Amino acid sequence: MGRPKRKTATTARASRKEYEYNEFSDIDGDDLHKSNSKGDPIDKPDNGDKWKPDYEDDLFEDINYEVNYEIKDEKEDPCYDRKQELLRDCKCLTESVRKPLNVAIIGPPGCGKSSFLNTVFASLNSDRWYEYAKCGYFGNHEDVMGMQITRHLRSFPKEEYYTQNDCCRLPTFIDMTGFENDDSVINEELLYLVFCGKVKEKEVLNDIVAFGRYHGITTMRQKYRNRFSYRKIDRIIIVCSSNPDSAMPSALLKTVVKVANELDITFYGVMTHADIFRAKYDKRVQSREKLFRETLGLPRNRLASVINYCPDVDPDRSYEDTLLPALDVPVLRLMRQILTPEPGDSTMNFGDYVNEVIYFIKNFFFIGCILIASQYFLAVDISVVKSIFYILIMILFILYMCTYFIKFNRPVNATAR
Ligand SMILES: Nc1nc2c(ncn2[C@@H]2O[C@H](COP(=O)(O)OP(=O)(O)OP(=O)(O)O)[C@@H](O)[C@H]2O)c(=O)[nH]1
Ligand SMILES: [Mg+2]
Repeated sequence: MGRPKRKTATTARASRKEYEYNEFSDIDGDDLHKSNSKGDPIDKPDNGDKWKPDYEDDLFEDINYEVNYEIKDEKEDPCYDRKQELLRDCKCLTESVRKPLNVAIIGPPGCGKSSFLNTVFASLNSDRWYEYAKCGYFGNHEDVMGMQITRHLRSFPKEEYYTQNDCCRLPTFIDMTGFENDDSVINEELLYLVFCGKVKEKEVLNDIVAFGRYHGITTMRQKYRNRFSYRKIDRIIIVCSSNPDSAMPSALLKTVVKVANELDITFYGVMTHADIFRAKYDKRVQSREKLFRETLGLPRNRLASVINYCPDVDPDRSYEDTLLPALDVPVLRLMRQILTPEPGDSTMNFGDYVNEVIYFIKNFFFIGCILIASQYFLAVDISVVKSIFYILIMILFILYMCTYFIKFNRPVNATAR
């Protein structure tokens, strides 16, 4: 069924354009390129006016600006075929990995982390946009009307965001909200602990920080580093807004880079709000992108400029009915880079095996408790309980061995290209 025609999207776009062209009307497109610096793809090389960005190697491309918010069927979008191609590549890359990657999303409060995650989820699916990660300003734990907001990691395994039924092992994404622009040793240690997987899902990050501040960094290290590793991070996506008026979170960026390098984790950069702040027309946006890239030391194939699905870009929220492949393509190009296997990815480490065993024991413990409880409260004969218990153990063991065999004995040969 066709969606009612939207009236306000054009108005919203018009006002955005007005901002772009009025606010920066002193900037002439050509002037931007004339100040060429060697090798910097933002600037125009000395080979004349025919210069075009290299779309194959440069993720920070300028394709987003042709987004047609009025389309009613994603197949109408000229980027539809490109999206399908990228989606196939991404899925192919994940099909034969031994375990899904853990991808952490970090950035200053309000930069668009949760919106970006929802955009990634929409891109990887083929139906419509959903708000899996809750958007809004929750990050700064003291600034939300003076309330103390509890900070914890929020993870999104494939089962939570992927609606299709196929065997690709898409990553688990971890929304790391509430990290301030802070390069203190305590913040650095917290990042280290999170990236090593020493912090549990529901654990309150404020408590770890409070512990470190009270007892000192040495005791904090002793307490948390000796822990068992729950979920080691394989890739990091550092998100930052393209808004040149917002402060560059340099202290946070440098700390993330330092810890990621120490742990040998590959990191990527994402600049949001590309619908409003366009490097093509605004020198300040260009400088911001350059500063972001230089602070992280990123090559251009690890940096993407994205427009997130959010009410700002389409006030009618038509993306609740259909996807916009023009928004998905830059995100999927980045995802294809991220999902490309690295040498350490496919191996199960000791922590993973221990996790498996714990999961196994937990199941037994749960069933055992139910059976023992039924013996006391329902006065069931003990021998019946015992036999049921043994049968269930056998069934669980067989099921477990089957899943283990299917899950971890596939050949590792995935490369889409
Ligand atoms: N115009 C525009 N707005 C965006 C974009 N991405 C996010 N926003 C808006 O920015 C605001 C904050 O986005 P969130 O995704 O909640 O930011 P966050 O980083 O998760 O925030 P915290 O969890 O509080 O740290 C929301 O109002 C979004 O609608 C974008 O690409 N373009
Ligand atoms: Mg958020």
